[in-house]
Amino acid sequence: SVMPANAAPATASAPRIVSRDGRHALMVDGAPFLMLGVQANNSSNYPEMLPKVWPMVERLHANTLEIPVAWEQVEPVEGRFDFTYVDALLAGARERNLRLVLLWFGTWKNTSAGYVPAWVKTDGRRFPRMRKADGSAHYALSPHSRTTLEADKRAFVALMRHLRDADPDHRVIMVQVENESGVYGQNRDMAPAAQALFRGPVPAALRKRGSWTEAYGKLAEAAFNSWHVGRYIDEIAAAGRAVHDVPMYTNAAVGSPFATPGEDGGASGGPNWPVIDVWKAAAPHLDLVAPDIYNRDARAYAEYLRLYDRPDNALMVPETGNAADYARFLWTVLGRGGIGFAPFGFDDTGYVNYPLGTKVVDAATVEAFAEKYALIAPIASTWAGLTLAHPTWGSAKPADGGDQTMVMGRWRVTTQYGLWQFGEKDSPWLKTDPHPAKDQPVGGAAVIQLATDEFLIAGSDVRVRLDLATPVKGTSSQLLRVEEGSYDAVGTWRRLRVLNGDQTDYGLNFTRPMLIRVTMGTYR
Ligand code: N0T
Repeated sequence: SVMPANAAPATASAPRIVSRDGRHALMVDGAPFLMLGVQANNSSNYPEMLPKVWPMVERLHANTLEIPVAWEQVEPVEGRFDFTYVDALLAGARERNLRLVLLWFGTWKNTSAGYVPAWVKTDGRRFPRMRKADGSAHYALSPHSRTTLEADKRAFVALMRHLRDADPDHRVIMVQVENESGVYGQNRDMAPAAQALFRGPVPAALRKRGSWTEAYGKLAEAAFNSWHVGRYIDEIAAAGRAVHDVPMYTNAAVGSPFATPGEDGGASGGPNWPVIDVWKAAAPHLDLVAPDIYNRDARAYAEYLRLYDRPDNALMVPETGNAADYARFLWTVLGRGGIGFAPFGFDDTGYVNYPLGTKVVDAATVEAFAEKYALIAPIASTWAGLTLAHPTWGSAKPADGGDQTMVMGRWRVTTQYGLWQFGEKDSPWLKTDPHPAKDQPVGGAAVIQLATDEFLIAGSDVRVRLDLATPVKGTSSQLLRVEEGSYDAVGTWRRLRVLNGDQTDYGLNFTRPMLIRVTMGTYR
């Protein structure tokens, strides 16, 4: 729309997530929205820091800023609320026509109580910590405390009430309730009351029989803590949505996706991959649970996406490493129909979380993400609408640089990496003059099957090939037409040129981020 960014239409419909045939879209102002996000550093949540935050959002061509709102900052004194920071955020977002995802740092921040107000931190009688087996205090707050839950909920509801009044134009499109909840060091609260609960039966909502141990085996303690943390966060989310209903989710500190469930190393009780089912039952007021992915292995990355992309759980990656090699995973997330993606820790405050992300926020690192966002940002809504309606697939260069394939209808789509644009994989000159990107962790593609024989492909540093999935003797596949282009504001395809000759003779080569539309056919 051409409405000035700061005019708040009273009619703006609330953001929500829609699901169709196992696919999902985030709707903003009534239209599909693809979140090309960036998350600010943990302590950038003060008005004085925002001038060091906004420029990076714009350099990245992101359309959404994820940024914390801390319980300690909005309720420094019990019962007295201060939302001046939230107002500064809303004003800045409006001015730049950006959206916000607010991260509620309350009872759990990376499982710890770091962001609760001092009056909570210091009152262990009202706000009990978990107990260790020997009865001493563990660092994390207990999810079994009604008093702590009520206090966190009251502050969260005050935030949502403030948004209801201060955000009629829905700058805030989602709210993350808590951050990487659960506990490290032990799997659950060992206090006597919690012990009694653990010995009791599994709640009927989990559709299992017997005790936690009988129902979940090795995963019993993590499942138990997940249920109680999940119910706790669900109650906070439900109360918040009752005053201002926007999509809500919570994020997971995930363990290894290939390890034995319960021995994978993720935070116990958070929405880690082995307990997604427990969380779905415990927290119906959350639209989704989401993985924070700090694993640069393409195979592991794809596995996380597979685990969290479910008919009952829209895929979103609210945090991923901001090192350049993570940028290619945007293609995998888009190719899984993800509703959002955000590298963590991009701003100009000078902090870097290496080795999780980049060592230095330099121009090349920013560009690795920015060049891809710049391609997709203008068509983000169209893209999100298409992935809601059509089959998709994504690929990112694996560690061994090998081919990846997916069958889509009667076509097999193949991605290849580290090749010159001229010639095949076995071309002799590759031996003496390998492509400079051959051993670089760059490259990927996202594919949407628009119709039986028609594909929309976005990608970079990749070659894409399309062949008949099941070869028929005497029948060969051929490109009927390849168009480079983009969609305009109303979703009409605008061709820049037709690619042919050298540009298509050796597959479809994406040297820079590019969008193409391919029509396939056969001859005999
Ligand atoms: C993340 C971020 C921030 C491979 C770390 C990641 C953010 C939180 N935690 O910079 O603190 O607020 O959600 C935890 C990663 C665990 C280690 C993975 C090893």
